[in-house]
Amino acid sequence: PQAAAQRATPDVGIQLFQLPWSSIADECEATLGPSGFSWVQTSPPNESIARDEWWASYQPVGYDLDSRLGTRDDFADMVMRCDAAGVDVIADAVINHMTGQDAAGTGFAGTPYAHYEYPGLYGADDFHHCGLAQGDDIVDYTSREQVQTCELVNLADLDTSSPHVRETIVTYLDDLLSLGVAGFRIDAAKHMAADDVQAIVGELPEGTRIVSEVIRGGAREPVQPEEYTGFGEVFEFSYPRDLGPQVQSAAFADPVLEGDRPLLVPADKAVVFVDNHDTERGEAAVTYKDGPLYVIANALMLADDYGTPVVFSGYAFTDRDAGAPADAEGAVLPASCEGATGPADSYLDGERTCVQSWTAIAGMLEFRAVASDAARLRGVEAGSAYGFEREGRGVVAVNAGDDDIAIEIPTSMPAGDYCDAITGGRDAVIDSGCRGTTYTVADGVARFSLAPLTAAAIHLGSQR
Ligand code: LM2
Ligand code: CA
Repeated sequence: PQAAAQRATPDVGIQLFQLPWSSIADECEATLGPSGFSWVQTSPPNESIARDEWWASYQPVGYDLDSRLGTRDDFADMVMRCDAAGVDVIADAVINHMTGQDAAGTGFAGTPYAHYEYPGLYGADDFHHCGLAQGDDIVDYTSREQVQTCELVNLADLDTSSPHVRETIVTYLDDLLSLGVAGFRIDAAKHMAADDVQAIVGELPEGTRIVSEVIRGGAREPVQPEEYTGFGEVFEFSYPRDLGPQVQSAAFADPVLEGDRPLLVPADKAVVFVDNHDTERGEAAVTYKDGPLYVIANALMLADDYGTPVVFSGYAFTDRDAGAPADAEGAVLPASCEGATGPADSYLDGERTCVQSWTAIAGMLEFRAVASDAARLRGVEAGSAYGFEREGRGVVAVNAGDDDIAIEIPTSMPAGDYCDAITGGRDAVIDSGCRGTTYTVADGVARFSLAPLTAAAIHLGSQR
């Protein structure tokens, strides 16, 4: 009989990159809510330059909610529908800078602008001009001043110490909050003094969720993520930099399990990820392109005990600049993930990866709901295989190598047959047995025979 498994509502996010608001609303109802994602991170919702590349979203022209991803009404409707489905919306807030194009132009919604001139919002005095010999761009990341008051790739750098700039940004963020968003990803937070970010978010209502993007540089870099933990969470880039290469090389090493992990921000301040829209085009060791290895990396992250995980879901690309498929006006096309159950062997450019719909991801969210309150115990290695127990409540195991491997993981889970959450998903147990693979716990050991590039996960709620 199935153990009466206590469930919690774990904090798990999903980044739906460059997905229109109407499609995110559909996803909230069809998949995100039912699977137990607690929040969705959107792409920036404000007006930006009119270009087809995805990164047009990171060049704001103004703060009207009118973008390639939908209108203000679309955005408001999405927030309501997601909220009704139990999913918070975290909006990507691009507040360090405005556009980077040298030529004047017209934004996606028709607003005219020039570099350093945004009618009704900002004029020349509202920007930093650091005036290096080479120009206004950051050249030296070991200089705090350059990182925070010079320009990131020519993007007009807002003087976030100025009262007018701060008020203008707060008005924008308050507007999004009035539509019901739960909080913000603070884009390029590293490029704003922590005091500036704190002053801005300090004006927002209590309880507003703030997740700062502060890409951890080397020890030589003066600006560190720890400076931004006093007023919210931060994305911890050390996590994917540790996990990704382990999965890629099929050589696993336990993290230090006691307390907060060294060199990382405290667990309650950390948002962790396998990849995001920048790293999948850059440093990430494992992305959707790695199919089964990507499932393995996500499974290990979702089984782990450090930080709040955010799963990434975007679209296939060969050209790093290519935007999501759009209509003739540049509006990104709605996309559905119906029928997506796992990574495809190959993708056409622009095809959505639909990671939120994968059976394994849904299964791991259920694993986390059942097991995340339990201690994460020391891992077991068997060649290219690795696994660990969440004490008494769940066991995960992966094989990132090219050979079949049998791995045995000691566990205090009750003896019996368990249905695999990776192949069986959220409702892994069915009347006739298991939707996916069956594994057995006996004599205090969970045994898994794993084919190359596969994962397995059992938990108290998946006992047959
Ligand atoms: C971020 N976080 O700190 C975003 O996550 C990242 O995606 C953004 O870069 C960046 N910071 C600025 O918000 C992207 C993209 C860049 C792109 C910028 C601005 O990775 O390639 O830069 O957005 O759209 C592009 C061109 C670049 C050009 C710049 C300004 O690639 O060559 O610089 O526009 O015109 C002259
Ligand atoms: Ca700045």
